Amino acid sequence: MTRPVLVAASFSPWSERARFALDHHRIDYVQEEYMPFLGEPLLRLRTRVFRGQLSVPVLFHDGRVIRDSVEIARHADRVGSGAPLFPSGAEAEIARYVEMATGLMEAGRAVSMPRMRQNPAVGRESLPPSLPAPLRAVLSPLVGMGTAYIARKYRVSEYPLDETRAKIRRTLEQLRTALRGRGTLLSDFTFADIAAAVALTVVRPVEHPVIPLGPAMRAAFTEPGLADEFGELLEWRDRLYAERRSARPRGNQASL
Ligand SMILES: N[C@@H](CCC(=O)N[C@@H](CS)C(=O)NCC(=O)O)C(=O)O
Repeated sequence: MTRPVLVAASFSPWSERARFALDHHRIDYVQEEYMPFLGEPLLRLRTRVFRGQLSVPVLFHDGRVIRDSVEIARHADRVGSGAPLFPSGAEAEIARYVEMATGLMEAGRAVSMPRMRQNPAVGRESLPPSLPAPLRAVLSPLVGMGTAYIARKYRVSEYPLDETRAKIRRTLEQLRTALRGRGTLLSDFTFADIAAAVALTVVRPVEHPVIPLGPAMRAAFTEPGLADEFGELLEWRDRLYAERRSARPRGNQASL
């Protein structure tokens, strides 16, 4: 097997759920950091997708181009060596939790984006840590353009904030009921747990070496009222990360 290349954004929960699955399967891949807006023309060339929406994560492997975090996790199940994340017979249940988690992340993007745009420190922090200092200085002012671009691309202004927060709360209540104090959503650890745990970033990001968010970015993602109200869900997520999320060293390089 050739070494897969994952183009991903270090701040993005969609990228993190793909990385979690690849690491679970102990797949040795190279990660290239993607910068919104600036990185899109090159990514379009590499994927040969010249129309329509293009987002990250994208996995390049053995001639395949996989443009979706859930599909990347399924690919990891096929080529990796860990226990299956999509065990047969559990597909429908996992799909239901993935849909719930994706809705949570979309709603979270809508409520966190205005906070990101208000705080200039977010821009500085969201540059890839691996970028050399001179390049950071040049690119710093362009990050705000990237944030504005994401806000337009995902129509963030069309989400009414109060309604969106209420939707987040309802989903968290469903998740709490589904977990019923257990360690995993289904009888075994599956991609449903990864999707739910990662989606809780939009309530408060986990503290873990694989999540290199700075303080401004962490504050932008955090919903203080919901973090207090759903503390036990965050504790579940923190335990899951401590027990299941490997932080193996790997090739990591900056890319536009
Ligand atoms: N279906 C995709 C959706 C990924 C997605 O929404 N990615 C956003 C996360 S903010 C992204 O790439 N944003 C940067 C951009 O669009 O330039 C998946 O699950 O991989």
